[in-house]
Formats: sequence, structure tokens, C-alpha cells
Amino acid sequence: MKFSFATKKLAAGAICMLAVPAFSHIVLETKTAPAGSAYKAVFQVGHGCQGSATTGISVQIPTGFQGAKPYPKAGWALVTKLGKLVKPYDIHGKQISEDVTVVSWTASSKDAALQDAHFDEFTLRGKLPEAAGPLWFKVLQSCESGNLDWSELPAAGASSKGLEFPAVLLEVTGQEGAASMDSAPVHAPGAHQH
Ligand SMILES: [Cu+2]
Repeated sequence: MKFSFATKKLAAGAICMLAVPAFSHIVLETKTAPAGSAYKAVFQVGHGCQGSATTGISVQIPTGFQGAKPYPKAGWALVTKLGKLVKPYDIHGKQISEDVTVVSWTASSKDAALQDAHFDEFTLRGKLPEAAGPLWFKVLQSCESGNLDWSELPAAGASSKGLEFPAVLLEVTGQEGAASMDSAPVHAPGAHQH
């Protein structure tokens, strides 16, 4: 069965190469990172809502992602929302019981909106949890007309392939950090429905 294994790997690689930004959903530039590390999350927005320009990106910070700090963007108003933590954590001996739970960028003017034909990135950083596993960021993309709610999660252990509006996946790896592209959401051009 060596042959079929190699074929599968090759096919997966080809799909990954096809998943260029112009055809992508909202995805992270870096899709895997080691547990417990400082991580720079670059959310890449490849298209608007059915052709309508993007006017807002709102990211829900997943549990375990500590101290989210967004990068300001010229022309976009930045708002962070704090929430009480279910599990407080310590930083430099100080207990943190409240943390950033939502980060939103909103275009300050019509000119600042991200046209469907253009591409842009929204960035924040923070510290990853100590446990390996998938970390899902739910993202609400607002547009001049309508919005897209990137919040679908696959069943435990299943891939997000086939979901129409998958949440944004970061694969947090163990210390050995073997990255797998098989689990990354891919989005073939032919499958594009929105
Ligand atoms: Cu898409």
C-alpha cells in the first residue's frame, strides 16, 4: 500500500498549492505553532461578501489564547472587548482573571473598506495554550451588503473540509511540532460558492 499512500500525499500537496489567497476563505498565514509559544495571528481576508466590500472583521479569541494584542490598521477603528476568564492564569506572579475576548476592526470610511478584488491582513498576537490541539477563531466578516459568519466547527476529530463557513483554524502542536497540512482548511477554486 506504499503507492496509494504516496499518491494521497501528492494530492494533498497539490490542493495546498491551489489554495492561493485569491481563492481562500479567511485563513491564518501561519496555520501551525508550538504549544505555549508567543504567536502572531495574521488573518488573511481573500474576498468580500458575494462581491461586496469588507467593512469589519471581528475575531473571537478562543479560550486559552492569552493576552491578545491587536495591531492597529490605518483607516480602521480598533475595539477590544474584555471578558471574565473561566480559568484565570498567572503572569509574573499576578493573577489574570480578565482578558481580551473579542478584537474588532471597522473601516472608518467607505474609502477604507476592503474591496472584494483586493486582499488584506488583520493581525494580533498573544500566547498559545500549553496543550496541543486545534484552536478555532470564530470571525464575523461584515460587508457593505451582508456579512459572513466564519463560525462553523467540524465534529471532534473530523476535518473542516466541506464546511461552507469554517471558523479559522490554528493547529497547536506539541513540542516535537510536526505540522500536518491534511488538517488545514483547503478551499479549491471550483468549490467556491460565496
Ligand atoms: Cu471563501
